[in-house]
Amino acid sequence: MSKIFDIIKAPKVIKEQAENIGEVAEDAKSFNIKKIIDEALEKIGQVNIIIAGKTGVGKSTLVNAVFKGNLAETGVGKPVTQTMKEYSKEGEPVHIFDTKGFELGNALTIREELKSEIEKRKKLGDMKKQIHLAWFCISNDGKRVEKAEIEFINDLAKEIPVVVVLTKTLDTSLEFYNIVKDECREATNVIRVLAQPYETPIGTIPAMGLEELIDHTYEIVPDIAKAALAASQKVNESITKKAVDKIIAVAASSAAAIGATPIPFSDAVLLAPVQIGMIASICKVMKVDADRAFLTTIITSAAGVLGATITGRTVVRGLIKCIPGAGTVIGGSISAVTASLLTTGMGYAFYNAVRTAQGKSIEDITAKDLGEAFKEELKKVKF
Ligand SMILES: Nc1nc2c(ncn2[C@@H]2O[C@H](COP(=O)(O)OP(=O)(O)O)[C@@H](O)[C@H]2O)c(=O)[nH]1
Ligand SMILES: [Mg+2]
Repeated sequence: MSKIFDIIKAPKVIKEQAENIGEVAEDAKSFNIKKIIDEALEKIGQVNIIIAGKTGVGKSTLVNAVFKGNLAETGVGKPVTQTMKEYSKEGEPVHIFDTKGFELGNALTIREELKSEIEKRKKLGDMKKQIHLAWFCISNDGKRVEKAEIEFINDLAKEIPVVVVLTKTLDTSLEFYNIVKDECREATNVIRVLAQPYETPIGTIPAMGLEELIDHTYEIVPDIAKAALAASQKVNESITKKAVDKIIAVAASSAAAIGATPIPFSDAVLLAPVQIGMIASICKVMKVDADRAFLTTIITSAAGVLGATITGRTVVRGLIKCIPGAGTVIGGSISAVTASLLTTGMGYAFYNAVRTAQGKSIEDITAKDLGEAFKEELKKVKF
């Protein structure tokens, strides 16, 4: 609660946001749901990660274990430099830059090429195109690290954050980990993982460390890449929640700005693009594959509106009416606090609805079911 009031009290934020309100008003009037969704997805951004390390240490296995879409197997890499290929998949906001096996003799070439690629992208000024960090993989089974690798890591860390990933961790000994930690001083962390369970004659060693790797990576990537990381990974629930919190906070502050601006048709309808955009972003981060038809069905069935007649006004009125006690604000102008509270309530109601639907482990969540669950959650919002 206090967070919301902090946002509302910040006049600078409100002023900045108010400058966009003309645009928001235009969107609200035309209620172009496709445009709202496209913009929300655009805001999810992209995360660009370099994977380096010797052949066979488990780079591809790691990428496939962490990210959706079997990037490292099915993707045909697009050559970026002599030693680096870019893997990506339509609809997944992660791009993996896989470097050629880091064998003796080519470390220097890889290093030079990487550096100039990183520089080139920095000059573009577009955060979305930059390389955000590197995972350098060393086998924790082989327990050998070469001088060339250590130099590479400490050198690359001057350009971008480098996480050392000790792959194929089959035992709990810390000896090798401590050596690597000691040598790779510039790395942000050294993390031990086993990407896939390992079968031994006496039993299976379970996978480990992937959640920690993603937790740490989430902390060190720039803000612009956080939602994309949350949306593209499949091993860490808690960063999904963090990313959802952030989406809701941003939407609540936009809503507060709308509420605080005395414009002629200041009414619930102005909140529509903000709230629908928020819902589209939450879908993406929570891996609900929501295209326009899907989203329209969720929202209209929750709001009790017929698909054919949807407008910003009908949809938002329908949704707000579900929140007990909130009906009275419809029609009049909404204060900053009310707008913010409504938006926050709606955001978490939607998050809970998706959680509930996913918890039922329905293979394909239908839009109508999700809409019904959303409606139920809206009824629980304290307003
Ligand atoms: N069980 C298990 N096998 C692994 C793991 N990581 C790598 N491997 C195996 O090690 C071999 C090389 O892995 P790969 O991902 O192709 O290495 P890359 O050359 O660095 O991309 C493959 O046979 C993998 O199945 C792991 O975490 N668990
Ligand atoms: Mg590979």
